[in-house]
Order: sequence, then C-alpha cells, then structure tokens
Amino acid sequence: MFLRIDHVGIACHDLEEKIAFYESTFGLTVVSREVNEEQGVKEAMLHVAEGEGGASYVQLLEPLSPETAVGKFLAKRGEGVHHIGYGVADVTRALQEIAGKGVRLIDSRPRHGSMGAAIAFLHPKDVGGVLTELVEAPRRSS
Ligand code: MC0
Repeated sequence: MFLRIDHVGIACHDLEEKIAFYESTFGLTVVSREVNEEQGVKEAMLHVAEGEGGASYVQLLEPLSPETAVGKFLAKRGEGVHHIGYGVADVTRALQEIAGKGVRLIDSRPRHGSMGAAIAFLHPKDVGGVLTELVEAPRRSS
C-alpha cells in the first residue's frame, strides 16, 4: 500500500527559525511554503531525496493558533515529530482498504494537503501512538 515515506512532519514554535536551522545544518532546500487554514498550520516542505516512487521531504509545521492540532500537540509534548506521511497511489482506495481493520480514520474522505496532494489522517491511538497520514501526490506531467 505504501510507496515511500512522503514526508516527516515536525512541529515547531517558529517556522522561520527551524527552516534556517535545517538549511544551515543539513543543507536542505525549501521547495514549498503554504498556509493551510483548514489544518491550522503554516508549513514548509524541504526536499530530502528523489526516489522511483517520488520525492521525500521534511515538513516543518507551525500552528496558526494554540487550539489547532499542532498547537495542542506542542503544548502537550513540545517540539518534535508530529506525524509520518506515507505516499500512496490512491488515497480513497487506501482508506477503503484500511477501513474495517480496526484503525480509526480521522478523515473518511481526502482533504487538501501540501503541494496539491490529497491527504487523509489515521488516528495515532490505533497506530501505536503515531499520527499517520496517507498522501497522494498530484500526477506529474511528463
Ligand atoms: C495527539 N495525540 C497524538 C498526536 N496528536 N499522538 C501522536 N502524535 C500526534 N501528532 C494524542 C494526544 O497525546 C492524546 O493522547 C490523544 O492523541 C488525543 O489528543 P488531544 O490533544 O486531546 O487532541 P484531539 O483528540 O482533539 O486530536 C488529536 C488528533 C488531531 C490526532 C485526532 O490532532 C487530528 O485530527 N490530527 C490530524 C490533523 C492534523 O494533525 N493536522 C495538522 C497537520 P493522550 O494519551 O494524552 O490521551 S496538517 C498537514 O500536515 C498537512 C498540511 C500536510 O501534510 O499536507
């Protein structure tokens, strides 16, 4: 079902500060910045690697307010890994396959994610404490 790790989402208090850290320490490059009101985040994608199944990224996440998912996470746990996003070919089909296997779907239908992706989250309590995201990247034009 999983094609690759699409991204690792990392919660932080200060997006610009963390971008500067990842750029200067690891030489990563920002390829996208977005504000996603629905998800309550300001985020940046930093390119890590290119594989057969597509690219992988570090995603830095700053909450838009304390009441958001990332805001609550930061208050409870502090900065760190917030979720893992796995690349899938078809997020709707992946949700259908997972439904009924005892894993709560936070999103029963795909939502809008970073860089035009269709995304859906699975509940961390049913995935060993790991907030898990399915990511269907937009088709690449060749
Ligand atoms: C919360 N919990 C987590 C967690 N967030 N566990 C692991 N990883 C996380 N990221 C745990 C809490 O510690 C708590 O456990 C329990 O789940 C309930 O948490 P809560 O603080 O009471 O919050 P809820 O229940 O209101 O919401 C948690 C839930 C929510 C995971 C359902 O955060 C959610 O819907 N997340 C999906 C959307 C999201 O995260 N969006 C932001 C990234 P205890 O043991 O204390 O009860 S958007 C994004 O990344 C997009 C832009 C993209 O990738 O393109």
